[in-house]
Amino acid sequence: MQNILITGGAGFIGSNFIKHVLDNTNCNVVNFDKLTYAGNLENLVDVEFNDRYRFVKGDICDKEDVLKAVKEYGIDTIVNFAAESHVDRSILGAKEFINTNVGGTLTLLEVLKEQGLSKYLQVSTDEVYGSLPEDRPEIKFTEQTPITTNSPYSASKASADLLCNAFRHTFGLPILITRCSNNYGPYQFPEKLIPLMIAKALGGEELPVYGDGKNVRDWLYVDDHCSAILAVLEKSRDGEVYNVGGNNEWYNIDIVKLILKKLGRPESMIKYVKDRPGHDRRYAIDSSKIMNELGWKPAHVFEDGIELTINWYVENENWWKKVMSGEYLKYFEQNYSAKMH
Ligand code: NAD
Ligand code: TDX
Repeated sequence: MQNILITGGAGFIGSNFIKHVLDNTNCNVVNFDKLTYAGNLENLVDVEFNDRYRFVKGDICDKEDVLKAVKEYGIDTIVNFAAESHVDRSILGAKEFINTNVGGTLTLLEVLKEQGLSKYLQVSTDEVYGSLPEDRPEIKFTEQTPITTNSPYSASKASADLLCNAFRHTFGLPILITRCSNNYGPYQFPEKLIPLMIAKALGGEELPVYGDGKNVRDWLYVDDHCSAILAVLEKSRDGEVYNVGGNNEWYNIDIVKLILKKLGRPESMIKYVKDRPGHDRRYAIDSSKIMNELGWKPAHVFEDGIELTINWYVENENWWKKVMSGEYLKYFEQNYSAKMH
């Protein structure tokens, strides 16, 4: 692994991963990103002049774009983060989710096959396993849990995983899949729970909690997801699937109350709103395979990770205020106006 094409590298996890790779390996990195509403080159100002980093604006659905970058930079490895990633947006309209998450993945797999690249890693999600019962805490998602998708987003991610399996099985290609739980940390777009609640609390606005607030998510600090992906790239056998999680389950409402407490704001700012349609009740990941086989473990406990994250948003108000304008305001109106009344 020498020259890596990182797709979706201008997004939340992709930009954190690029910095992680530059800091922890000698690899060259090409960030291949379409720069949708979620892609932001400001996430990468620290590395923009690094000799081992290049940015290419391109769409993973466009094979010519991808081939050009692969040939020009002698790419041997692709890590695919590029996706439409927000469940609520997939409920408002699924087309772009199918185009990018399924069609784009197919394009990358074709390039992998035709160019004979040495490795491909698909960044997938725990949402492909569906929802767990909240009264059975001993049950978690393992790599053997059947794929069961409940949102257009998870259906599109699962479809991509199935294509990866098919290309590996049929053509013997070197394909890996990781399935991670909810990430949090710096540079997360403020449409997702934790940064949205921090921004609302700092802005003195109501914090919209869906349904009864008792849905459960398993939270992992973003740099721990990055170290897991790097461990899989460097150490695993071809064809493996690895779950990645924080063993850190929280009710949404408890996270929201914690954020308010840390920011010194009152719980009266919480507003329970109409639930997300088809809302998955509980996610929890069993990470024992990656821990036992590859020796990976998270470096951050939640108490430290959430502190780092809140402080980052407090110190980087310009970053989130800028992205919460324009297109964002239209989305916010569309998603929340019907829920708030
Ligand atoms: P994000 O929405 O912050 O970033 C997505 C990036 O992909 C953006 O930079 C965007 O410009 C780019 N992109 C979108 N369509 C593209 C296209 N057609 N061609 C090229 N680039 C395109 O997403 P994220 O939260 O960083 O998630 C990254 C990946 O990790 C996704 O595949 C997501 O499914 C997966 N994942 C996310 C989480 C999480 O908690 N955020 C958890 C598990 C897995
Ligand atoms: O305003 C909100 N109010 C609220 O109660 C928002 C945006 C969310 N929620 C709830 C819904 C979920 O139960 O918080 C929980 C987390 O929501 P999101 O941040 O939207 O994440 P989730 O739907 O769990 O999906 C995330 O984890 C898996 C990522 O967005 C996906 O990209 C990833 O694959």
